[in-house]
Amino acid sequence: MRIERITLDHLRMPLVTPFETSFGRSTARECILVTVHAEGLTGYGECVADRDPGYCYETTGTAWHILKDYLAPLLLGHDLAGIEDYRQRVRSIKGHLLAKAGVEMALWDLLGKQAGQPLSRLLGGTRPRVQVGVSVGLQASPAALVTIVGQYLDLGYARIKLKIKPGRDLDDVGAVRDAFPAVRLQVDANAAYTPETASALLPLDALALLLIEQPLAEDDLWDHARLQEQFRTPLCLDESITSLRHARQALEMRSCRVINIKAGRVGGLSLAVGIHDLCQERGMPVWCGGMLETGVGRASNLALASLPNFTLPGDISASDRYYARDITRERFTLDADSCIAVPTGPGLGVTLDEVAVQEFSLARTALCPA
Ligand code: OSB
Ligand code: MG
Repeated sequence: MRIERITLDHLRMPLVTPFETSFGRSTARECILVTVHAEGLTGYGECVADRDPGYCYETTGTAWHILKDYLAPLLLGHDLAGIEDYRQRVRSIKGHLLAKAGVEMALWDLLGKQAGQPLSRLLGGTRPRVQVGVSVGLQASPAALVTIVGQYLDLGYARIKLKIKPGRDLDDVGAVRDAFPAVRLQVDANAAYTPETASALLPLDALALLLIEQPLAEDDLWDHARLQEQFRTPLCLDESITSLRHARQALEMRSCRVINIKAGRVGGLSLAVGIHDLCQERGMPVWCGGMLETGVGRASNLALASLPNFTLPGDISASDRYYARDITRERFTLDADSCIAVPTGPGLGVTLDEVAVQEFSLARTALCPA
């Protein structure tokens, strides 16, 4: 497959409601849309780096640089044999996993379109619909949080994730548990605690949570293992798992009992499948995390979550939970049983609303072979 042209769009999409986590509050989501042209076909990928380095070190700025100055030149004008060929070519670039994953997604979309197969089938997906939940940001008060959670339950979400941080944990989570005793509930700290402050989380063990996500620093598998020993509730790692090796080490060290898989964070869909397979082999459940994706990244997440070991509901909510207007013509909606259908069209199975892309684009560049 000869790569003829790559277009980058730095997008800024207004969120329907502000999203606040332990690392900050945002009213809009930024990302980079990667469009790859090859042999008359067009593939789309979403690089999920945001404006600020709050979740990880990559930003739209660093990703733009790596995409334009390193990844695109490795591909433009070359005949690519497939995804493995792509991965070999980019091995010389350290890190920058979100940037690499954005290009890989576009290549998968192209391969699917070339083969006339949906991404889900290419990845080894086995289910037509996936169970999903909603990730709820920090709110002004426990009462406000209970109200918002009630609204999402009314919409049909059967699993709720609450963002927490030091000082905003037990009161918030306890209020939601009291109001909704039977709801499937989990929490996410985005690495906001230290081994010293994590004792504040111990009372959460009595609240029948599905899991506690990423309480400690991203580079700290060891202290997560020590913390897991103090909980009946499974710990789940997100930020800490950026490679197959880290997944294996977390399994062997017992740093967690569940893994959140995000294709962006691990450097691409093929690595995400690799981690899925390892976890399946070793009996560890996984679920698909989210990065407030546009319709492009959401389609990719749905395909990934259709693999058999994604046994817990994903952070893949309906389009209207995020954006009043999206860049895909397709909008994803919640079924009566808290599921979303996996796209069935070739590749990602989405088409772009070019007018919306232009409207949200802060910058565009078209790259051609030198
Ligand atoms: O930690 O899972 C996270 C959003 C941005 C960055 C990190 C995270 C999140 C979410 C939202 O929790 C998940 C979603 O896309 O709905
Ligand atoms: Mg998380």
